[in-house]
Amino acid sequence: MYDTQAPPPEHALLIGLERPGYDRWAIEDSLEELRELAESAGATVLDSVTQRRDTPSAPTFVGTGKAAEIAAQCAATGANTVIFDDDLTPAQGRNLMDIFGKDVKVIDRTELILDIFAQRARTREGKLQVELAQLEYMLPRLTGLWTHLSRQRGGMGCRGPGETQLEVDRRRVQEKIKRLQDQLEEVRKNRRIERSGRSKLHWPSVSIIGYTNSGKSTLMNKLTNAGVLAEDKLFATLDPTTRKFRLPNNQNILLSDTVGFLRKLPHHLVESFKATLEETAEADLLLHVVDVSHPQAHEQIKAVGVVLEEIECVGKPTIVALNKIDRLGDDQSILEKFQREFPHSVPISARHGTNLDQLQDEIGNQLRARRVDVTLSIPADKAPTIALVYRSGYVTAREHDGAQVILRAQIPKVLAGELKPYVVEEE
Ligand SMILES: Nc1nc2c(ncn2[C@@H]2O[C@H](COP(=O)(O)OP(=O)(O)OP(=O)(O)O)[C@@H](O)[C@H]2O)c(=O)[nH]1
Ligand SMILES: [Mg+2]
Repeated sequence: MYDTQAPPPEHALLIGLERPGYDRWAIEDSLEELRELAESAGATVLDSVTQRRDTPSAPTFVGTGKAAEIAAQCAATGANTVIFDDDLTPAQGRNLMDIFGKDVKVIDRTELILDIFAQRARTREGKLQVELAQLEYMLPRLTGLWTHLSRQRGGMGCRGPGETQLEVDRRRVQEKIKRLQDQLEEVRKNRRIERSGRSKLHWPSVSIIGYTNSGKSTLMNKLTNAGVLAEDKLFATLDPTTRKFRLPNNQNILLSDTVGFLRKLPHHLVESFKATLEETAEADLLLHVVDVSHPQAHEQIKAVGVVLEEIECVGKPTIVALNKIDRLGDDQSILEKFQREFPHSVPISARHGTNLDQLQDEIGNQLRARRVDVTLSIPADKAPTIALVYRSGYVTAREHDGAQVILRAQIPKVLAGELKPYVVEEE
């Protein structure tokens, strides 16, 4: 059925600044990423417009002449949305709305990303986090909106009622923010309980991280058949998925796939997704998936580093998976360069399953120090303890000696410590 309430389809113009020496991303690549983001959000991109200047213009981001040109281009092409590759200040947003008119929506990079996240969030925690980030982003702009309205209505004399309404609205939003924070705290408490249940097993946790669209979910699915949505879309994954997984060397691990990173990831979003990202921060090992076929692969690696710093997660043991090697063709020089740069990296194709054995071996190597071979002698009536050894480790032999059960097993070092009274031999 045709829904007359549906908003009109978004036909967008993209606007970027070319700032010499500001950023190593070429403007074309930056706008290409913005185009992918816009299309991931469901918009049709008509054209992109760039302006070369050292700093954004304080009132209108681009120069006023350029802004007028963009307005004319909207009218000529039927564009109803203008998307800026950087964040706009509340004042810039307001002024640009004045110039473009009420039929044209002005969106900045943060709003676009928040919109995609809002579309993708599935779990309660995900939805709460996105809503919180959206409200926090809106709060200072709410002020702007009201000042704007009172100015339109004649300025000084009208400020009174506008301010009052503004205060009411601000308070409402702040209360909503507080409520969301409380609800999130509740969800997180439950999650911490879940996690501490898992950690009793002492299985090392490995987090798959990387730039968005690098192939994290594809790798997760290839390894564990997790059935995670993998798509040629930015931010296909939002909510974390964790699976138990046994490496070929019989080491059990918990493997997690989570939200991708992005350059200029909005600060509010990182803040409100901290809990999701905590999963990453608490991992024993990071598996950093890099799309080596991407022209900006190096810059993407750097952007991942920036987010890792923001979530206080630097210096963790990391394996770099150089993904999508099937797209490199015959020229191996790119790959060799990456391999020189990252000594413990493993070239793979997650899509074709190439070299995944080697990747799993490398994961096993990195985690080896966490395991020991032991012989345990446990009273047969201590069934829960025996079960724990089976669940947490890998039992290679079992014998009975009177009322004792003798187990030979590879178990986590921490568990060997806890089972000290039963350990009769340790290698
Ligand atoms: N050619 C090729 N494509 C791949 C490979 N791995 C993943 N892809 C494709 O890359 C796209 C993104 O893959 P995903 O697994 O969804 O990427 P992701 O890192 O989980 O992305 P987000 O969840 O959006 O952050 C999909 O179209 C995959 O099919 C690979 O090894 N080779
Ligand atoms: Mg994914």
